[in-house]
Amino acid sequence: MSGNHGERIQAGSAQLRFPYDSHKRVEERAWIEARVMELAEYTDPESRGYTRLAFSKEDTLGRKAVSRFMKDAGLAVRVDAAGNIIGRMNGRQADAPIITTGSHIDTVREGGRFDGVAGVIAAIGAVRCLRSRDFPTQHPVEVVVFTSEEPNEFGASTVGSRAMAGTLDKRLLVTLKNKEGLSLDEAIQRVGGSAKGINEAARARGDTLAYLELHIEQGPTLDNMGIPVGVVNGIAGFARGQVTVVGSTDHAGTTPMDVRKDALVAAAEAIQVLERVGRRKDLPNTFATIGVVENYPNAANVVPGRVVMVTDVRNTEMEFIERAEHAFQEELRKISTRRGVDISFDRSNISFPVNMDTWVTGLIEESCQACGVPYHLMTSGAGHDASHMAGITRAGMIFVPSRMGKSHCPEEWTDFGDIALGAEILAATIFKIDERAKEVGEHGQGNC
Ligand code: HGY
Ligand code: MN
Ligand code: MN
Repeated sequence: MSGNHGERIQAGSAQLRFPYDSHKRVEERAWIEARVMELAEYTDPESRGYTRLAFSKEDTLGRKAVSRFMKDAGLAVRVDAAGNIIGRMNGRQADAPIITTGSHIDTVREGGRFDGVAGVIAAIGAVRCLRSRDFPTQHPVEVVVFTSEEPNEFGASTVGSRAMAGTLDKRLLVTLKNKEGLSLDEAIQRVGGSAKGINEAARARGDTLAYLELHIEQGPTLDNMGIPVGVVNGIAGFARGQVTVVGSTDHAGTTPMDVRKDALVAAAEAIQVLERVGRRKDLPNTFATIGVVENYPNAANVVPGRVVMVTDVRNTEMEFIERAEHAFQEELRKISTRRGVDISFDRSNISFPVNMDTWVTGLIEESCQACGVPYHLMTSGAGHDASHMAGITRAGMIFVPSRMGKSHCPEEWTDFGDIALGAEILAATIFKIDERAKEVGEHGQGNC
């Protein structure tokens, strides 16, 4: 997979096929801002920042609001068996494969307003654009809000897009439970899905002509370069693993320091070791994080007896992810021997690195050139629903800048003008995909 070696490309000489006029662009920016800000109101009041966890009360309110936005934009709305919300605009050819675009509206805990939301609102905005400019498409266009993209309280992520790609392990729906004992199956039913019929959410290859996702970059590259659009050529993979450290629970005031088996101190060493693995020169572009630490019994006067942690290791090359995990496990064995604690490591979740489709990526680039928008070719370090959709169709992504690269935090910000511009590129690309489907052997003759 290619690295982050994009270049700035200025407006080409191609004719302007699909620009808004400046009046329309200002109007669309205001429309987008109002919807993003409305969704930001559906946040857990007990949490700092913006918290709309999948399947929560706030998520349900957000889902209702997006369904309304879709209906207002003239889309026919339904919910599939995975709880994905799908808004459809029919094409002129009823049986033509679908052009799908979307993202997610669930957030991490104490996250921001734009991750996922920007892509969903831009997708509806793109449909508004296609309709208002009276560019009927041959192919149906579907806007999808994917269920539970972020890691949820059941320990799964990208639930909706895995289901649509047909790769969601059905058994997990029953076996994965949250702390209250609710199963993922029951949670999906609460948002209008039907876990029993989860296979019905799967799309066959050929059902979908292409998938496009606009997303905030979540890193600093575009903001630093002052370029408004990123054209993504690949998405890094990640592996999550659970580390369980079992020592000995003892009294903090009586247990001599030299006989303790303190699980938290061993876990602290493991955290440092993973950071060092992530920095190894022979594992370039590796990102290694422990973002979850559960300490038991978590009491001031008790030597910790058990710690559970979650690792997140990423790279655009699967080989490096695996080498990093092996190196980490070797170090865990040393810590275990030295400290007399048991340490287990189990990989819980994997998302493979993927390349974006070169035809779709080329059309995004052409759209940027036609609209006079500078862009940068780049890889995505963050995971997306597009990774899974790439398994069943031609997938492409459009990035818009994140101020100071901040994301997964309340400070996350993207200018609404940049989202509106991205929505315009999205609309232009949908139009090009529709018009030029025959280049990839799909039906849908185009109208030009
Ligand atoms: O974790 C991720 O990369 C994404 O934000 N879901
Ligand atoms: Mn995220
Ligand atoms: Mn996201």
